[in-house]
Amino acid sequence: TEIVKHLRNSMGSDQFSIHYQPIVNLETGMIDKAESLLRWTHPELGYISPDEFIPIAEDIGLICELGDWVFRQSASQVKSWQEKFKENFQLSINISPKQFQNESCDLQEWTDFLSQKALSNKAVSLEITEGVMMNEGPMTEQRLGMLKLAGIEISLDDFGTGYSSLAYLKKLNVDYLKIDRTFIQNIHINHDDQAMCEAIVVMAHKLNIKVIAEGVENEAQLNFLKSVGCDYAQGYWFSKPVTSDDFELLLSENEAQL
Ligand code: G
Ligand code: G
Ligand code: MN
Ligand code: NA
Repeated sequence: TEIVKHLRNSMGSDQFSIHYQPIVNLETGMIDKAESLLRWTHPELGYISPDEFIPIAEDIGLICELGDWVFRQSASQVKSWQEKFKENFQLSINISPKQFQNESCDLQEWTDFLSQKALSNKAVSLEITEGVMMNEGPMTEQRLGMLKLAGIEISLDDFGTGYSSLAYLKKLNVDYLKIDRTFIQNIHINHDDQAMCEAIVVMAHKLNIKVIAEGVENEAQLNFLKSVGCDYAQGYWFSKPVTSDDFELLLSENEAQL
């Protein structure tokens, strides 16, 4: 298709950028983290969603290159924000299951890059989906082990939407669990969603896992999440994903509130 051709030709160009969405600590109200979200704007095709081009990049063998770029860009960015704002600031990076499982994608380069930059432990968290857990095998375990050893944290993204096995949570030593926004949508009005969310928080905490609620869009949702002890929240209520410059403004304002 059109996109396939353009994607190949656009690799390495400035058509790609990363937007950042704040992740707020519900105890302190501080922006402790952000999620890196890849953006592609093509001069002819216009804006194309990662939902559309990531699967294509996976199919045509470009996902390693794209994923490497997002990682390096994010690691450089987090370094700068740690120096300028807070030393524990963390960026959360989405990693495609295909990239995770493809042995020719070299994840060792990532940990090398972190040490080159003298980045502290936990500067980066990788968001993996249940798809990665599903294909559990020596590769998955070995790679997760290697990343954890390098001080990289692991977030289980879109929790609740896939074929989650609770056993993986403990076995694969996940640090954060991100409750999918479909469970958050009606949390201020729907008792079943409330019960599920509260149970997830209790379970996660017993396993020493922190919980991030995604897709928080109003104050009622936020208040419920606070009431059940959810650790972090992310969503349009705080901010949509924004450019690096705009994100710095958010960090400055957030700091000034103290
Ligand atoms: O930001 P937005 O809602 O458009 O993202 C749509 C989807 O694309 C989300 O599922 C998100 O996880 C995914 N996505 C965004 N950026 C990246 C990226 O850098 N790598 C991968 N693998 N997925 C991404
Ligand atoms: O699959 P993943 O969780 O990585 O997807 C992140 C996507 O969710 C991003 O594309 C982002 O734009 C989108 N998103 C972030 N906050 C909200 C929100 O409050 N509401 C909705 N509908 N989407 C959101
Ligand atoms: Mn994500
Ligand atoms: Na999600």
